[in-house]
Amino acid sequence: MKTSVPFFSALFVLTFGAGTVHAADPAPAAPAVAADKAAAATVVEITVNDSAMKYSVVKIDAHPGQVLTVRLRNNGTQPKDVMGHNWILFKAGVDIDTYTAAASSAKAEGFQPKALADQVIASIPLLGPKQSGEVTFTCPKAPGTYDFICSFPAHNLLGMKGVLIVK
Ligand SMILES: [Cu+2]
Repeated sequence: MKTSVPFFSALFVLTFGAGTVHAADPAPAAPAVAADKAAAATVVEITVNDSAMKYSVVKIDAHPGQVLTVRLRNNGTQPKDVMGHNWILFKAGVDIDTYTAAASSAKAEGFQPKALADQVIASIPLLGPKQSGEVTFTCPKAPGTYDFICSFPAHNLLGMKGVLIVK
């Protein structure tokens, strides 16, 4: 135990030594925490599984033009063609019902019809069991609410959807 004391003392000096000049600084660790939070805010981790027809994250807050990375992990075990999941973020004003109707017959395209790709801001391809995917994109500049869904047949209707709120 005693040998660790000098180590931590040295570490403390190394970490906070410069801060001692500013005696009025309230909390030396605060900037590091804030930086961590800022970094974490640009990555959104979402999980899905076989049973709950729901994304683990259903609401994403962002600023206009913010760059976001969305990571989707399928923790399920059922085969991709039985219980695959994707993630599709739509432009404003897109009719989701029309899109999902077209998607349901676009199995060869991972239920993301290329003919309607101009309605999509960003997407993650269909994932099988234990697979992960991610996409990095720039949020719209226009404040508003943007829908995202899983376009595997019926999943959106069962509740696998959410919103990106840009404000
Ligand atoms: Cu799904």
